[in-house]
Amino acid sequence: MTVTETRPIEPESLPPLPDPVAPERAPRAPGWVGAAAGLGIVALAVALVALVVALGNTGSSRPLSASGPAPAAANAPAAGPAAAPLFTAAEIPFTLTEFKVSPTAIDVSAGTKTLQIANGGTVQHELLVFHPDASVDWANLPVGPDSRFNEDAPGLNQVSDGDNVDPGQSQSRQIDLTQPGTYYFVCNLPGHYKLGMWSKVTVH
Ligand SMILES: [Cu+2]
Repeated sequence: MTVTETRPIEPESLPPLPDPVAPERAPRAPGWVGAAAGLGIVALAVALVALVVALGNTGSSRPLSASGPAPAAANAPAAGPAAAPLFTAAEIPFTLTEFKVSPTAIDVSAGTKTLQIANGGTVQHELLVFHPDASVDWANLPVGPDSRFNEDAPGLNQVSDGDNVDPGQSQSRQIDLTQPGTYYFVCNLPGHYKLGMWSKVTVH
């Protein structure tokens, strides 16, 4: 009687609860063995990770400590609020290509400078210098039918002009940058300004 009573109960309880529970607990029992081995593996893995991290730290800490603090310390006193280092040389190199003036932005110390202009492109370029009034929206100068902006427009204040430079050729000329402020070095050959061929030069 008790056997027949327990038998129908077991199959009833098995499908709903024991079945899902059993497979879950089954791996847990051997899981102890696996856990023990797993702990060993984990310990080994942790040790390996610790080694790798230690090696990685020593490896990465060297360039970080070497390069990190050095430029930060150099930048802070040299450039001050500016992010880029101040260019203090008397000669400023510029490279003209289609359609870019490189560097596209540079911070330079005030003074009389010598522009070293190289045309690295495949067509003629020029490099004009303007010291526009603060009210001038330099990036949106109106251009005429010839796709050039008016170099004599009020407030543009042209500082320096120069002949066109042939591809592969260079040009050197002096420029007065003794007055601090924002200057723009630009190529105003047809269409070149609109294509972004200018550089922002900040004089400190
Ligand atoms: Cu140009």
